[in-house]
Amino acid sequence: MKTLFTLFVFMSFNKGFCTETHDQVLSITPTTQDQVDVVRNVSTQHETALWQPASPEFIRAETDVHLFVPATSSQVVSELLLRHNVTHEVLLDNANELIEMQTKNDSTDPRSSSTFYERYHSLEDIYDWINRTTQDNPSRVKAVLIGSSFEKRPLYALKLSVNTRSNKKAMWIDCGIHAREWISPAFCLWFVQNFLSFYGRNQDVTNILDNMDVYVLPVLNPDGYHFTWTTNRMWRKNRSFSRSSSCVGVDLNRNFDANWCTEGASHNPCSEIYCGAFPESEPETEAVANFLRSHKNSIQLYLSIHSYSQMLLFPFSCTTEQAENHDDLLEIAKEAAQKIQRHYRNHYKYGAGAKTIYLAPGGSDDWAYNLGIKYSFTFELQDRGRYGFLLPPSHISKACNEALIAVKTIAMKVIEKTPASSAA
Ligand code: 0X9
Ligand code: ZN
Repeated sequence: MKTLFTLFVFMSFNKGFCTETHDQVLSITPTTQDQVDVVRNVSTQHETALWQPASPEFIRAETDVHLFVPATSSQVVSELLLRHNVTHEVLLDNANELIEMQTKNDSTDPRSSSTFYERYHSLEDIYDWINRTTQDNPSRVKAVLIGSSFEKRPLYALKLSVNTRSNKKAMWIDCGIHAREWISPAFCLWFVQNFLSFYGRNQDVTNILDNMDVYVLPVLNPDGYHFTWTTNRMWRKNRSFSRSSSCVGVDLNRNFDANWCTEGASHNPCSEIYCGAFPESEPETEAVANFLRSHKNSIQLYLSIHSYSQMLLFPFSCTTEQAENHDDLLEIAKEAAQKIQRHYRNHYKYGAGAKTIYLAPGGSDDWAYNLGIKYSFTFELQDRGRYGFLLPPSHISKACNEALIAVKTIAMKVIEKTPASSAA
């Protein structure tokens, strides 16, 4: 099926030259404060999408900026950068082709096909997958309706449970808080498929499921995700709006009640890191928070899956203070990163969020931690910027397998460290 994202070759005629331009991603390195201001202006005044960092406030001298520049802005952006001598290079010259590649063959193969999990899927297909997964595994998987989105789409979490021991521990994984991070929902699907097929065959999977119920929310932000498939591939936030602004969307990872909207988030509805009108103002945030509140006695491990930059982060991101069990979290993250390094030869940074990337209050991991879930992590999956959000489908299996080994390592550690549940 021909997707909405067709290759778009833009012929611009300027000063007598004919320039062929595609959508591009630039890597830009400002070296002075003046250049930082130029890059900030370029990203706010022209039609572009900032990939890294998430918002212009975080642009710093000597730190690489990844900027998506649609064909229509390419000429003016490169002229501005050249005029101010800002070092930049083309990271991706074929963004349109990569988008095309990511959306191809979405629903052609049946779910049973082995390549199903090696492709990205539209929201409709993911709902269909949820249905079929519960139907095919009635004794092990239930869909739990935890709420609905701003546009009234259902939020289904899958509960994987192989026994009904009393006082059973549980873990939670959510994917797709940020709409454009497509590898994240792909991971949730991969995870569920892997755990269902390897229970009884793989020691760690068996041990984890024998000891824990696993809740998986494949798409926390369905409205945003749908929007990235239909209208704007670079969308990050949800799709809520109010009469007070013409800008749409709240950054759901700034909307939780953890030092809400302090430094690192914005009150401006047009910002990519808009924190919303008040904590849990968004139905998606409220649904997750309500579910975690009502299951806080059983849930011992919280995981939130994002991309990109290859990091295993833990609290806090909302303050530079150290978490009370910092050393424990550091040791666990280190072990998970080492496993990835050893098995997949891929490097993941690890550490407390505020110290490892930036101050970012209102995040789900910090909120879950403050609720009492003392093992709380955010993963930033592949890659480190080569393809960014446009990671080709051929990379899904490696990206998911390395994240899976990290999840298994962490879950095993948590089972080992938390008090044994009383046997049924
Ligand atoms: O800024 C974020 O929300 C995450 N990075 S992303 O590039 N995927 O947007 C990092 C989240 C770290 N945790 C918290 N900020 N609580
Ligand atoms: Zn994210």
